[in-house]
Amino acid sequence: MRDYERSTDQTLPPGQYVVARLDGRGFSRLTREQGFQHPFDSGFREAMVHTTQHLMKCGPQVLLGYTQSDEISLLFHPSCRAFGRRTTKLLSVLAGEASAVLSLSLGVPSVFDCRLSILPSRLLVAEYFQWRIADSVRNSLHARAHDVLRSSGHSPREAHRHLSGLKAHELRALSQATPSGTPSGSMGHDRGTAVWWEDQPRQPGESPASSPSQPTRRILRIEANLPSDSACEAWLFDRIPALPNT
Ligand SMILES: Nc1nc2c(ncn2[C@@H]2O[C@H](COP(=O)(O)OP(=O)(O)OP(=O)(O)O)[C@@H](O)[C@H]2O)c(=O)[nH]1
Ligand SMILES: [Mg+2]
Repeated sequence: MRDYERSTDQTLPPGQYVVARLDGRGFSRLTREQGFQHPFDSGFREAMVHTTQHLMKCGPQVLLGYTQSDEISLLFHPSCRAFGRRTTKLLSVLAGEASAVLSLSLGVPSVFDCRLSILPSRLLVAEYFQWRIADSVRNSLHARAHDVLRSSGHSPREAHRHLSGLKAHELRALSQATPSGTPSGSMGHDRGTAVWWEDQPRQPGESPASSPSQPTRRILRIEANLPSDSACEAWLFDRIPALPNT
């Protein structure tokens, strides 16, 4: 029987970059039914950041987390050995932990799927996160422009048809205007939120009795205003370690 079970289990190659991406199942409906503000709801965003922080503390060694819309990406340490690097365990435990924590935060069943990518180079890891940030920017522009058209009297179908013919700069101009002509207030959320571990020096006398020589402590940092373009790539590179043998 064990052989039948193991036949669908794979082991991730050691010493490689692995990224997990969790995505909310049916969250278009969930966010609508819960009456969350569209396109950005600060309570929903807080619950997603809280879930990301939980995933970074729940076992596998995660270096960098990133959340936008209803998704969460996690970069594992290349030498993370959690669950013997078995894909079935990683996928099911991460999806289960995220679903449990977000359900408790929102008070309704909230389910995530999970997928894994093996990325062969540090550059590809940076490109992966830039890809998700670009997706966030594109979705935000689109959602905000859609809201502007809806609140100026267009039907959902008309708004959709109008937006599909617009170029990027036209979309941006439209998304920055409210019907009354004042700038929209939710621009700061466009690039999503990153969470990462940082070593901070301990204050004198702060070292725990169990490890008095430990000069630093690890804290979770949160950044909701990620830099753009080449500054973003540099920001990401600072948080992605080189592979042990490169
Ligand atoms: N109101 C609101 N909706 C949000 C917010 N963040 C994400 N969403 C919604 O979450 C959905 C995410 O898109 P998808 O993952 O493609 O849609 P889904 O319904 O979850 O579909 P599956 O992932 O395929 O199950 C979109 O409909 C977004 O509008 C938010 O802050 N407020
Ligand atoms: Mg989804």
